[in-house]
Amino acid sequence: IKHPLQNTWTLWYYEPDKNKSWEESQREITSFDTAEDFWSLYNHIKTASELRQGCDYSMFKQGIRPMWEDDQNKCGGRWLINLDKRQRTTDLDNFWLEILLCMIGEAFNEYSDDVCGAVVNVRPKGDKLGIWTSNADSADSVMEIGRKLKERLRITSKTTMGYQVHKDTMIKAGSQTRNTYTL
Ligand code: M7G
Repeated sequence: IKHPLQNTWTLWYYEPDKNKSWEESQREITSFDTAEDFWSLYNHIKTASELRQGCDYSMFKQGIRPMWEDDQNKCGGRWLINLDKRQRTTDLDNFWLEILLCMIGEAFNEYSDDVCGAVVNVRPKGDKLGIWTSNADSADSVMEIGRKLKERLRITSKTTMGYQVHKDTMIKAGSQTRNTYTL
């Protein structure tokens, strides 16, 4: 038998389309709930660095849509890792895979339930990785998830991580969103 995961996860793909809204451009690809099915999926799709610029992958727990508006996200936020352009070749795919493995392996101990999912944005200005949690007011949970992520990704001091509340991001389109927590 295959190795069951604690949760069922759904992969989403976003590709910009001028004729569609942002929400309509989010496509649900597939869901899986075993380690083997995760690897078949991962090995079958393009890596993040191979996606066209402007595209995203999101992986969320089944039933949570990869958007601020979802009930599980609306009071939450994300740990955001901003990569510089050169890191697309050196770090992007490694970091994204490590984030996925942390999530499906429930690496955040007692706080794993607060994790909603993760997003990778492939962008000309620099790629971004975000891990989304459900409650921005739970400082203990947010900080522990951030610390664990930093440790597992071996993020050094040259890359900073900030936690941004979705309610702030939502109203700040175009400009910088403030960090509520930093690591
Ligand atoms: P982005 O793709 O997160 O970053 O947001 P980018 O600026 O580096 O491309 C781009 C735009 O997509 C936002 O300004 C919103 O218009 C839209 N957008 C992004 N997210 C995560 C959401 C969301 O959760 N809900 C809605 N309604 N729009 C979003």
